[in-house]
Amino acid sequence: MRIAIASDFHLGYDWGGERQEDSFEAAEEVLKRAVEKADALILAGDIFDTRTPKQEIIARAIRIFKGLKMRESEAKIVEVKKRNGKSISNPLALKGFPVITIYGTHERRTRGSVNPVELMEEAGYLVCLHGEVAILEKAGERVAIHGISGVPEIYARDVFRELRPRPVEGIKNIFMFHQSVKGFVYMDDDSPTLTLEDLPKGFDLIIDGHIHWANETKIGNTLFLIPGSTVTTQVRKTEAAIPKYMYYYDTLSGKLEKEELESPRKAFYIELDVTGRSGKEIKELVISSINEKLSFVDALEKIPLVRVVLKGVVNENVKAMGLEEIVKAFEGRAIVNMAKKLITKDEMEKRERFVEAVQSSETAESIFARVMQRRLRDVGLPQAFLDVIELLADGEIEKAESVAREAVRGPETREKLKDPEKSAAASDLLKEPEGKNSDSTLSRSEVGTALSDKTEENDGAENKVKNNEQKQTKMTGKLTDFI
Ligand SMILES: [Mn+2]
Repeated sequence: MRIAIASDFHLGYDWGGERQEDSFEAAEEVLKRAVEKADALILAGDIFDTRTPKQEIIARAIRIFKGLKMRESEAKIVEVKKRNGKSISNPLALKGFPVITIYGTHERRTRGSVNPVELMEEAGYLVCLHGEVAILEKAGERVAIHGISGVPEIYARDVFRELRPRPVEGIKNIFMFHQSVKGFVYMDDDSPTLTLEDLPKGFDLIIDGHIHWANETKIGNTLFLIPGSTVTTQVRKTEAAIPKYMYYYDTLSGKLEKEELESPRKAFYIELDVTGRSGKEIKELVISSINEKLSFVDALEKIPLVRVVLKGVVNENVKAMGLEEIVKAFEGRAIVNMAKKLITKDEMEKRERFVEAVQSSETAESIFARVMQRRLRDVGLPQAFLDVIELLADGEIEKAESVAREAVRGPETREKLKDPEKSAAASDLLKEPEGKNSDSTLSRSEVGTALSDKTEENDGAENKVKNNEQKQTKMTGKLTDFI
């Protein structure tokens, strides 16, 4: 049996923007190639870009997947083992060209809500697995496809232990999931709980969605495949350097084959150190660097994505200069995205002093003590506070307690705590530093979803529901919500 594999279509990505068609075109290319060259298709999550896509986007998805229902395949889904007494509600999902999927982190919704991949299963276009197994059969050969859908990273390890996928004996077994794994992290702020050792044993092929650049490796006898996304969502260094692929797995030979997709636009990542340069010099350098990349693009191709990151130490004016004119100048030839990671000499020196302090022999406690001492002086609280901290740092808990008690009883403190201004200043010490609001606890993908949700034309009630849902998702619930 030959199984086509792809991941992260992100249907609806940049809806209303310049790249609105990209996700659909790539998905169409994958589906067309799959029916021509394979017996079944596996999609490892993030089929849609958001958890509540616009109906226009769902309609487009239906139009693309509908074609597969009208195609026959020698392979059939002969069994789907669902959990909790559930079964496939629409028998149409088992007909036509087999499509077996999981949902990803972009689609996951709170318990009891229907996510867009589950909706597609209800409509009969595909089978969606979460801790479940589908059996494919072609000419007497059976292959088991296991899947665990996307869950919050903090629960991934526990969910894997709880759902524990076990290979079906005597046949080929494929397992797919949608998480970061240590060593394979998607966002810089992803902290995966999964390691390669946590992946279930005894599988012939393990497929992980979520990571947007392709990678193949082996863990013992198991092939570990990250198919990557079919659309470029963030032009990062790694993502820009690796083409967009789909894969084919031959279950009899155990061989994996990759094929570069034609429809995705090229993406370039340019990093320039502009230390000491003037604004004019920088603009010239950026323009010539972009032009150089454009020389690799054929006139018939889609206009490419170019991300330019400027780094280095510059003066105040250069740091503040606008770069919109460069973006404009390339309109129609490149979609340019500029990012400035510039600092001034002054900021550089401050940073160096900080790094020095951190790297010096000074311990964390003494840095903390020094900073506290300065703040305590400003606030006017007694030295005893500092003594308590030092004692605690030394593990002298009882002594610290007695000094603290003495200080609270002492006339000086009592006076100060009575003074509302002073006690307000004291409570300032407990406040979070400025600029850190509750939003910063959102992961970047959640921020992305929040932003894209804002553009939807919803009535107030629906928004309220959505806000609640986001709040719940943000709090990530408890383990049992995800199994
Ligand atoms: Mn994704």
